[in-house]
Amino acid sequence: MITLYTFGPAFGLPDPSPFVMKAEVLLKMAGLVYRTDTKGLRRAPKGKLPYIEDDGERIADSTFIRWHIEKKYGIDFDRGLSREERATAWAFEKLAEDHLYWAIVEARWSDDANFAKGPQIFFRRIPSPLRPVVIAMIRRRVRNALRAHGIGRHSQAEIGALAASSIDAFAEFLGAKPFFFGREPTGIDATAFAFIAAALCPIFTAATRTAAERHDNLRAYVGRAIIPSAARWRAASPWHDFVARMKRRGTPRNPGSVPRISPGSRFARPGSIRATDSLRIPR
Ligand SMILES: N[C@@H](CCC(=O)N[C@@H](CS)C(=O)NCC(=O)O)C(=O)O
Repeated sequence: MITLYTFGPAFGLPDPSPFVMKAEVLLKMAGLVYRTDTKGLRRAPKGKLPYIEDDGERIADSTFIRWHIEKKYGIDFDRGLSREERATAWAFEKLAEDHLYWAIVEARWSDDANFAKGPQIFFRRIPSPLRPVVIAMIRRRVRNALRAHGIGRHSQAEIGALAASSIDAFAEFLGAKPFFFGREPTGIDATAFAFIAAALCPIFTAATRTAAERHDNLRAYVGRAIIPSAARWRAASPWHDFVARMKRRGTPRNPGSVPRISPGSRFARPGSIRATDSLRIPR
């Protein structure tokens, strides 16, 4: 059984980390049975989430998790895509992870009001006399990371303009297609879903959110989700709640038709080990 180490649902999202959401969507797309554990950060091999444990093997980083799933379970999330499409998918993925992500972090952690509505909950278990000191230390660390990346050196208006351009690129490429490369989801949809969902998170006031909300197709895309709508997915889960909420916000132009994938089959490489068909939603 695979264990996915997560932060657990927060901010109205299945997980506050888009990287964790991406990894979880990939597991769901592959039709693999897995459980989640929210107590793994201290033991994380690279100090970050997500990572997985699979038969005693630990794999850290959402991209390495994807490659592990593909190799071990005979899955090709980009099945059917040309080399040019795969290259485009990779570029969009890294646009989300190495650029858009930092604009999302900046909005959540630097703005006091956003911080109070969001990341502050991570510190709720710290004894109250210590809490302000720990919060100040970790926020300083995040600010330093933002400066080291480079985005933290820009003004709010500049960050907003950069983030909006990235979001516009996603919206333009998606256009009227149900998924990034057409009628069926591929690997990039796990990433795009996760980062657009994070940008649309309704509890924060952020340029990323404003930019994403301007695009009806992105709002509908997140509401449509990568998630098959078979009855077994309907179990009470943060994913189901989240998708139901996003669907309600769908636009009249995209009235929530839900393309389906059959768990475990679509991405299996011909002749490879089949990913399991039985899918359990961890609660
Ligand atoms: N490249 C990594 C990035 C993972 C990452 O940045 N995770 C963040 C949450 S979004 C984290 O665990 N931060 C905790 C920390 O830095 O202490 C991936 O693709 O998984």
